[in-house]
Amino acid sequence: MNFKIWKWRLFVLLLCLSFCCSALWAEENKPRILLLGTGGTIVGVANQNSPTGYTAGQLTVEELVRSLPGFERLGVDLKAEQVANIASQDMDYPVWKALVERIERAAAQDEADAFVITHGTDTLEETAFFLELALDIDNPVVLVGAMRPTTSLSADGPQNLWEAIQVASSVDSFGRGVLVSFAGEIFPARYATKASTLQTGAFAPTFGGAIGFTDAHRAHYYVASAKKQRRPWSLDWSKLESLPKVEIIPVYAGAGGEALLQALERGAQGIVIAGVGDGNMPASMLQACKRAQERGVPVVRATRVFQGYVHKDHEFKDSDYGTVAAYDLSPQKARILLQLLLARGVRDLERIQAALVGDQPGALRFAEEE
Ligand code: DAS
Repeated sequence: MNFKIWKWRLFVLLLCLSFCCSALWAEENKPRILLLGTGGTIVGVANQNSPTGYTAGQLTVEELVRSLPGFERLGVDLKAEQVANIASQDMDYPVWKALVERIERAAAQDEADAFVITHGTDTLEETAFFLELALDIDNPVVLVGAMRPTTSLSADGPQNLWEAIQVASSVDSFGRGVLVSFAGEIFPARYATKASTLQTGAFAPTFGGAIGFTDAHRAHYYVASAKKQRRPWSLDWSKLESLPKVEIIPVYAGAGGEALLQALERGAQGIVIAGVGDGNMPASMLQACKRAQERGVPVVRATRVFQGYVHKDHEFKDSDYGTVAAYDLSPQKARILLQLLLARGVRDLERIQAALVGDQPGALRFAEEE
């Protein structure tokens, strides 16, 4: 009889020990998240402009985290830092530079397993794509914002931040490039775009659909980890105080070539046409394209149309006017890629076209040649 009692006592002791060890292991192995704040509505506060008026970039990201009820249930080891605190219509390269240098340093020193960036929604897609091109790491980098300020009746920021942390701490998020987590959906940086000025589900992809979603517990993906959308053009950011000037020229019924010519006069080193349809422009702009070609200023044809490709030499004969096609990149993202190419001294139209086409071997070969 004694033997049986001792056997059970030993079993219960071993069970408690294993439970303590696993709790210790979990504590020691919590995903380490570096949260970088840049401002936006997610830390916005109501103002007196109107009943729904607010000012973006008012709270710190630490204050935002402290406002998350039951935050410790996320099971992560979180460190928060303020990189900037701006409305993202004021976003520009100096903040991008600070973000990429901080993330590269943290990844090199193994400070964090993943990164979450809180950001205004207006240019969130541009920062996401810049980091997609600039970073050469597999750690998850997840951008998140909000459509309602912290003081609204039902702020969406806390839930969006909670979900973004889940996405970042998910092992399935590794190797997917930069991601945008918004209103329960997960989008790749290449296609995430702000599609509504009002809805809390403000983001939509310009191609395909969301690649995943978050529920109360974790991130789920519909698709296996896609190969890196773009070979990164890692640069020595310490030597790059600004990006080359690339201007976006809108096309609309009755548009002329003046805006493009003025951009050239202002010293634009690259031009992106936000064309109509398949990246089309009126005959009145063609001479201005010729002028750009004579000056060696690359012109990329993108489209104002929300979804779809701009094909090379499809309705418009690129080779006649020294232009290249943006393919699946929106005007604002084609601009960022062109800026990075020009920053690396790439001005050859064939290489620019290969890079815009995306993950074709040509792009990789060109990137490796440099
Ligand atoms: N002005 C917007 C911005 O900061 C507010 C927001 O939606 O975050 O991008």
